Amino acid sequence: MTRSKRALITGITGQDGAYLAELLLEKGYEVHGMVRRSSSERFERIEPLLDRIQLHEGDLIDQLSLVRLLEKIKPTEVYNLAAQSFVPTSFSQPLLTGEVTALGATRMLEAIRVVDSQIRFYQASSSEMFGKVPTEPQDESTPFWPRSPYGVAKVYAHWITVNYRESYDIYAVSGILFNHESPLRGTAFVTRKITDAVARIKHGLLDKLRLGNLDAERDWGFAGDFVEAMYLMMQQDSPRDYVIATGQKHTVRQFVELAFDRAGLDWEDYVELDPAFLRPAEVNTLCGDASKAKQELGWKPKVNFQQLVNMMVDADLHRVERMKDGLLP
Ligand code: NAP
Ligand code: F7E
Repeated sequence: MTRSKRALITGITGQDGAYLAELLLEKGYEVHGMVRRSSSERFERIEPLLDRIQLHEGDLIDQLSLVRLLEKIKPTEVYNLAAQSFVPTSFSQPLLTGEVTALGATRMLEAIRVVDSQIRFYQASSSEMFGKVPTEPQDESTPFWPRSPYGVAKVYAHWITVNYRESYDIYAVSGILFNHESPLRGTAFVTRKITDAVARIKHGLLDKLRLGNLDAERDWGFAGDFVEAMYLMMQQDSPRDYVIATGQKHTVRQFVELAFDRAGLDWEDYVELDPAFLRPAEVNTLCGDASKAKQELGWKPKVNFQQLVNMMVDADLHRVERMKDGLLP
């Protein structure tokens, strides 16, 4: 029997929400997004999609808003992408992070259990759960040792997803996604902070870029590739968790070098170290093994590291140029 395709995406205004909404529209889904109330609406990332998606007010902190949304929309799939997702903020606001990123997932699972346990559920788990890694590369069997309140919250959300699958037979899956970036990435995250600064420096709007730990290593992929894995995980006969990663790691310093180079600049003329960007506990290195996803889902990344850096630098150069010409706010 063909299921009618109706998706609810929490976190639709975020980086992944925008890419996933676009993908699901291409796949013929009716796409609904949950947005939290704000004094100024900021829908830049989903601007091109606004006439094809339906937005609804709701908040992961408010249980009843989730129940009402499921009753109203009757989704077949829920993608829980909403979170307090910035690691440094999780150190300054650990309780908020727990409420949203950890308990928020439980609230959505409870809403599904109460309203319709046939609704499929995707949880945005994270490589930050691995934290202080014992082995490399990390796969689905690697133990978790989170190093931030964000990582701890994601471990809770991960295990509650497993628990609802085992307890209530809900099709609930977790994608353990390694860092993924794009021109839509928030400017506080290191990749976009770098490419935005490169563009501003190139156009004479900025003198210096201040960064923290240049030796940190990450397995960086492209967000557009990673949302395809989310979709695939929700289409299987049985629910399973998957690591999604490129399998290649690079340092922050390497990202910096390539990004400045793309704009014809020497990074050493502009980058300064600033201890304000060091973390109380750091995740020094992450590198994933996505073999299970490759075998069972047929998923593999299409964009490599150099292409990702180029894509992000080019997009920011173009955007800052338009901003300078008064074509963008
Ligand atoms: P993002 O750009 O920071 O987006 C987060 C989204 O969550 C935004 O739409 C935000 O809404 C929403 N949100 C925050 N608090 C909320 C609340 N209380 N109720 C409802 N919505 C709320 O994150 P992303 O990079 O797209 O990541 C998507 C998910 O994947 C997150 O759960 C993240 O933790 C996880 N993840 C990301 C990566 C990565 O490398 N990008 C890797 C692994 C896992 P506003 O627009 O109103 O702020
Ligand atoms: O930091 C170092 C920093 O903030 C990456 C989130 O999407 O991915 C992301 O978490 C590395 C860290 O991402 C600066 O110390 C140096 O080692 O870009 P980030 P993250 O912490 O890896 C995971 C998978 C998620 O799930 C999260 O939601 O870069 N770094 N200097 C810096 N980082 C920042 N932000 N700013 C700096 O100036």
